[in-house]
Amino acid sequence: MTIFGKIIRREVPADILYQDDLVTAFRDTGPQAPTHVLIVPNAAIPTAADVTARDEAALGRMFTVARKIAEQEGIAEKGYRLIVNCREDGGQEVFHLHMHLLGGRPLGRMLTGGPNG
Ligand code: DGP
Repeated sequence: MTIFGKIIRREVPADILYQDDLVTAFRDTGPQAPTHVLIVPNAAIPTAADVTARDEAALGRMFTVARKIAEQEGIAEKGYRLIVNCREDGGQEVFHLHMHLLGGRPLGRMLTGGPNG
């Protein structure tokens, strides 16, 4: 099990903002913006490359929860960014699928590097 699996089961501490039967949302411990929240399916899906039709309810819930948390955080009006990193080239570090919700400052262009990084 990954660290996110343990957070979902409340076996390790985290600043959990929301949890239901399908998803859990908690603050990232290394925030890269004033708001940096991770929204994860409770099911242990390793990466975006592993999703199946059975996961569609949880994946949809991730977006509606992101919308609600963005409103609670006061960043909905100015805008925010949702990111899902996938595997090595995507920069994924924790192999439990997660959506980053980032906002609270202008985030600039989507990628900082050029085609060769
Ligand atoms: P990614 O590179 O997309 O796999 O992002 C992983 C994120 O997870 C990274 O922004 C830091 C965050 N993170 C790693 N370990 C922990 C942890 O133990 N608790 C919390 N809340 N966040 C973590």
